[in-house]
Amino acid sequence: MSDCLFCRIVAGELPSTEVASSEHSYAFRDLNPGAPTHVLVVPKQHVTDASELEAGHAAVLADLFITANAVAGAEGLAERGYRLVFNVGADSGNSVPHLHLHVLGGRQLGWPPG
Ligand code: DGP
Repeated sequence: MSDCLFCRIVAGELPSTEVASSEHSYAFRDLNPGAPTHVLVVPKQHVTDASELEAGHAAVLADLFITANAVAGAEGLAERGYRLVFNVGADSGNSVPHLHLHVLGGRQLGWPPG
């Protein structure tokens, strides 16, 4: 989608700080980090949000989680732990309509999130 922010980042039309790339996923640092490590893992194909996922997305979704866990390992989060978050809809604060998995870590993360 030519007018989608994260599609344009995936395409290299807008700058980002790459952390990892795989067959179906691209990972880059969040512009407004909420933790010492805050990486977004997005599917290279456009999916609006997690509410749109269906069986046909299985390979893409598996790749998203495998990439997120690889990022956590590479960022040194595996031992202490980390949080994986999908925001869906207005009440969650979702602001970019392209599926993205937040990888957060590097400090004690409160629960429930604010
Ligand atoms: P969410 O609230 O779940 O929709 O998270 C969207 C995240 O995307 C938010 O943490 C800020 C981040 N973000 C928004 N625009 C950009 C951008 O242009 N570049 C990067 N790297 N991150 C962005």
